[in-house]
Order: sequence, then structure tokens, then C-alpha cells
Amino acid sequence: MNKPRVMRQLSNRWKTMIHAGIWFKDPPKDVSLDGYRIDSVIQYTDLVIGIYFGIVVVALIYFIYAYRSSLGNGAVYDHGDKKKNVIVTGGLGLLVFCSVDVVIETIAFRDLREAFWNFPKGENVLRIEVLPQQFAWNFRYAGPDDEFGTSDDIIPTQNHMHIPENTPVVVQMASWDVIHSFYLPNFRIKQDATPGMITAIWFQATEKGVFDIACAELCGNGHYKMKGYLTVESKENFDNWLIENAPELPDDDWDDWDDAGEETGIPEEWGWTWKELK
Ligand SMILES: [Cu+2]
Repeated sequence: MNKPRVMRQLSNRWKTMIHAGIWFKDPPKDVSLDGYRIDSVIQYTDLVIGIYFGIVVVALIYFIYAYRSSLGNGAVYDHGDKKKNVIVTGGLGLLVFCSVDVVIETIAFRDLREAFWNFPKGENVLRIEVLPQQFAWNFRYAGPDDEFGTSDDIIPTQNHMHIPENTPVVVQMASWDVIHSFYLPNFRIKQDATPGMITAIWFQATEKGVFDIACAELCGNGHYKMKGYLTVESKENFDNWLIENAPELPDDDWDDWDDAGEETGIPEEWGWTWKELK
């Protein structure tokens, strides 16, 4: 027998909520070189906090039971401000601080140094400029001259980014309007795109496939639909895709492109000179 539609919707909603609640039990598949670092910090935090939470709950239940009211056993009021109480409270606070904050800070800075702030350099690095707008993603590839902001730049269809597998990718981004955040759940990276400045992030795909690009910063009424698609493919397919998306170039004149922005409201020449990273 079919369940009524409302019931089905409700149970689907519950499934979604439960799924969201255990995100890190069943996270989006990690298909990146360094994503495991993020996962391990989160798993460590979850584990330690889970253990402490268990201890607190057990202690609470024990005290509630052991000191429950009974005949001839009145309530005792205690402000907990004796030296002994202060030492125990301070000590426990310090234990939590050292075993959670200090440890994850140490791991996080090691990961930043070794991976996330350690931008790859060299010939094989793919550079992409990203310009989010309300509510879409614009991408730009340097084209044959290897320079951005020139007329041979390759601008694919909005919301579609392609990269080759096993190649380091450096993304620089700026925003056309408000703050957006470039989020690749399967790569465990997220970076704000802020008006007036250029920010950067890098990653490397270890598997082929089509993955989500999400905006992780509430950027307006259409934030929810600001979705893009990242296709990871072989180097050969990627090169073909670039050729397919290459602009037709009558000459080097930007003026020919004046009308190009009619659809998106953004002129085609939005790119900037690549900012060399230290
Ligand atoms: Cu956005």
C-alpha cells in the first residue's frame, strides 16, 4: 500500500535531516589530494568532544541518582567557590583547551603550511579566475597566450568549470557584487570571494567525475540556486573542451566584445592580471 504523499514527504525530510546530522559519518566523497587533512581534524574533534560529552552525561546521571532527595536528606546549597572547586574547574577547562583547541590549532597550522598555503608553482599548474555574481559563477581560462585579461581568454558557459585530473589547480577569485564563497565539498576547500580584493585557493583532483560547486556565503535571495558544476576529466578531454570554448577572434580589439555582457550583465573583459603569489 502506498503511503499518503504528506507522509512520504515527511519521512523524506527526516531522512535528509538525519543525513545532514551525520555529515561526517557519510561525507561527500573526498576526491582531492589534501582533503583527508580536513577530515582528520574534524574526526579528531568529534572523537574527543564525544568522549568528554559521554563522561559529563554519565557523571550527571550518577550525581542525580546518588544525591536524589530522600527523607531526612535536605538540599545543600553550594556556590562552588572554594579553592578546591576553582582548581578542579580550572583544571578541567585547561584539559579541554589543551586537548581540543591546542591540538587542532597545531594540526591546522601544519596543514596550512604543508598544503593549503603552499601554492604549487611551475608549468603544469592550471590557473583559473573565478568571478561570482548574484547568482552564478563565471570562469576564465588564460587561453593560448597564457595571460589573463586578454582577448583570447576562454570563458566557458556560466556555472561550468572543467579541470584535468591529477593536476594542481590554482583559483584566484574576486566578486562582481557582494561576498560569495567558492565551496567544493568533494575537495574540502572553501574560500570567500570578496569585493575589492583577490583571494586564492588551490587543490588537486584525484578522480574523474562531475562535482558540486556551491556558494557558502548567504549572498541574497537567489543564494540557494547558486550552483555550479566542476567536471574533472582526462588531460586530453580537458584540452578539447578548452578548444571548444575558445572565443572566435576577429582581432585584438576589446570593443568588439562590448555587447557580450548583455545576458549576464557582466562585460566579457572582467578578468584581471594574474597576481603572483609569494
Ligand atoms: Cu553567492
